[in-house]
Amino acid sequence: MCKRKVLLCCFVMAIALVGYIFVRSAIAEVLFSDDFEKGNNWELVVKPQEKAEQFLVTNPVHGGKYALKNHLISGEICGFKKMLGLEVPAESITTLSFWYYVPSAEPVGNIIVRVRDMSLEFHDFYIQGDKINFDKWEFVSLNVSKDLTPPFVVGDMIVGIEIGNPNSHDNSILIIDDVILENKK
Ligand SMILES: [Ca+2]
Repeated sequence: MCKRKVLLCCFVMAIALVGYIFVRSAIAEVLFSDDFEKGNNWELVVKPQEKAEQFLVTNPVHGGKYALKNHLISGEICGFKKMLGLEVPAESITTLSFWYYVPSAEPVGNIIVRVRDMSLEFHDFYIQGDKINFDKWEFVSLNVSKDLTPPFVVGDMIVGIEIGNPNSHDNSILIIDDVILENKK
């Protein structure tokens, strides 16, 4: 009898866990994602007088076979840019997350995350250079209505995102992978 109760309890817990995972995945609405496994269609942000290159790499990657790398050959500003074809409502639950990697041999200065609204104004978040851990993948998750400056107003539209390394130096390198913009309900 006791054994049957234990089995029943385990069964109920398993059903509850499967149900939770199913509901959780069903209510998280992915608005945009890119793991760079199908190529790169991001733009390179760089001043005209500066030199930089952007390309897929196979090492290091966070997931799959590819990640996207920016190499600032000379200058101070370099970034990844993605204009979203679909205007995305910035609900209070809209989250932008991604993984980044900075090699210690060629560190960036700060990292800036910029989200552009319908007025083409930027909403920014800085990762200070002294907070960056080198030679390892780091995760960033930002609620666009709470973590950006100025914060997105609920109901505004997200038309583009940028991830860059301002105030950097020659030979700076920044690699990103698994970028996701989603509504977490
Ligand atoms: Ca990848």
